[in-house]
Amino acid sequence: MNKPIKSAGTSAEEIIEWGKNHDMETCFDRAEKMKPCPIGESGACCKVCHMGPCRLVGKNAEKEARGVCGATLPTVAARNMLRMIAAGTAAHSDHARDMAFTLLAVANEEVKDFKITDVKKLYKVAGLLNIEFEGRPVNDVARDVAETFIEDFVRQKGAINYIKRAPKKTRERWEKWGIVPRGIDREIVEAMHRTNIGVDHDPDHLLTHGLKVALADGWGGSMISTDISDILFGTPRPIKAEASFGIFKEDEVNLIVHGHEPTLAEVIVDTVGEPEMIEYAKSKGAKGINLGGMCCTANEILMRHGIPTAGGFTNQELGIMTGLIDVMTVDVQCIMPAIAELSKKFHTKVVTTSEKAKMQGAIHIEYNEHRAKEVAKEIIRLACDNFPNRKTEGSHITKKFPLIGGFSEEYIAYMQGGKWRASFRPLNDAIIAGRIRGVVGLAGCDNPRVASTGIHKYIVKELIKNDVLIVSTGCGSAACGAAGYLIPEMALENAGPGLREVCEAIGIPPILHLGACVDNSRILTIVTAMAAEGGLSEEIGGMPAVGIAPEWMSEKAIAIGAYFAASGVPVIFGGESPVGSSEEVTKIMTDVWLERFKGAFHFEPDPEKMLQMALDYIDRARETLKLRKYEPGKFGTERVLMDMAARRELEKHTAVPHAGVGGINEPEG
Ligand code: XCC
Repeated sequence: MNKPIKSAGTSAEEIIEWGKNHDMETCFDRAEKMKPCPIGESGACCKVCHMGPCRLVGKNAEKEARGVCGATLPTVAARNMLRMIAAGTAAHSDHARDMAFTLLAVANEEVKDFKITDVKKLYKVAGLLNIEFEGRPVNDVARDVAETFIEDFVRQKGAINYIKRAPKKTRERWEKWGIVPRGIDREIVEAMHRTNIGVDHDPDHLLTHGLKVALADGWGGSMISTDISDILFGTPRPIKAEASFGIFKEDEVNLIVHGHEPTLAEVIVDTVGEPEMIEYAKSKGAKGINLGGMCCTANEILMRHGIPTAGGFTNQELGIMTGLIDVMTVDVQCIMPAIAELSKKFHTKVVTTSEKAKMQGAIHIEYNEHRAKEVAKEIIRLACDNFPNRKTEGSHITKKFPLIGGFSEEYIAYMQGGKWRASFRPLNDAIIAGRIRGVVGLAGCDNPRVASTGIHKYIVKELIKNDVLIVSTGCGSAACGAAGYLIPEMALENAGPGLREVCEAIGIPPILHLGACVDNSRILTIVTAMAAEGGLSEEIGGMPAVGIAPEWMSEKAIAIGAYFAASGVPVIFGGESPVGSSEEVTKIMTDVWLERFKGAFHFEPDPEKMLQMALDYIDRARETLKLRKYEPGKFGTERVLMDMAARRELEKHTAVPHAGVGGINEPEG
């Protein structure tokens, strides 16, 4: 087999190379063999009915091509885009629904393995939802919060609750263009209806609904999920962890949790260190049990417990190829079906746990919140039982990197002013003074179609060199972590002079790991807080802020890109555009959305152009806001103030210079 190396991670490359010599097939090989169909890739294929599939191609296809029903290319491309947004929103939001039902079960004392960990966050959320909380039993407040969130899914009229969290001016734009989502499920259902054969044919009208659906994700499903996870498991604060394949241990049971939902993973975290489990592992010849994560389940438990991550999406097969994973347990989303087949070449057992997601060749141990601990123990025991079967096959790669994760909106405010004066003032001042040129949200997947994780690394290095602060989520964070970029030293060595000064003053890395894909909602609340702080834009639109997903592949990423665009953030995605076949659709998603919402959705395969486009957007926003022109090393007089008490608090609990590592006062909920 001719196996090209397609990952930019050194350890990943070594494992791919090992696989090449052992006749293993991975997503990198399949991506090489399976070239994308250029018609489908650019959004010109319509298969919503069985008169087709119709291919809208040819000379002047934009104007002249027609499907059997007469659909034009812009209609087809817009429909395809809307369906992607709806699918991505459904994924995040169904995850959120499960979280809401878990919270309800906790409030009703129906489950014993979960509790409300962060009461302050519960009260903050209750306040946002206009739910009375003072003097009431915690469970009563939690029940009202859960039920209010559940209503957000099924509401038929009105608006989802968290819309009111957005800046007033941003909301006014949404109202003007009719994109305030009513209920999460309703908007998704309507998207599927509108894209049926013979319903909505106007590209702009279809795409406008796309933004409405996307807002139901960003300010609905994703935000609900983030907040409930914080309530149940704690609002993240900086914590040390490690990344890459070297997190696996040769002499311990290696159990990997992969997927997205934090619930079962949290119970596994709680259970794995129990003496009964350790004894069981020892009885099988292991020194202990080593828990690690992958993709966004990893991000969830890394952010709250410092559990190490083996990396992002393209690392899942490579992890199995180390030969060191005893059990890989998966729930939903971004699980490659290939892992079940691949695991047969090793001793690794793949365990599916969600009632929604099964895989041939995997063991199914179904999780539900009523028997969480029991399921966790069963999985841990299975991993221990499998330890003695570990063979010598495998690449046995051992490189790993330290990282700091755990930056929530609450913590970022706390670190800029302490418990009593938490704010975003220092960050806004640093932007106004030109120390920080702007902010980039780095999100999205890693993708075997490109030098996987390599574009993330290129973009972040260049951005921080240009004094751009980065907030990262999902596999973008994993890519940075596995490259050793999520440490404060990254700022010292690579950041421009202004950003370096800020990072040193506050004690943070230049890339702040905010969590999982659903935690892109934290970026929305951070930019909202920046708008409320004053001195920059009064709305999200117009901020010197850009979203980048250089290696996206999932429909969820498309939903994220669309809700950022609707919220006022210009977004740049890598790779070829999935609507690139239609000029009209491309124009609507860029120029028209920029005019209406101050956000835009671009696709740009060239990483250098992606970078330049991001810097141009940031500089134009600075100019419009009449901020001083960005010049490296030349700042205004505004100072970056750090509350000294907060700083001392941080340093007291710091294992890595200037980085807070837990143990601090709970950030103000
Ligand atoms: Fe999946 Fe969240 Fe993409 Fe990673 S980043 S490949 S969606 S795991 Ni969200």
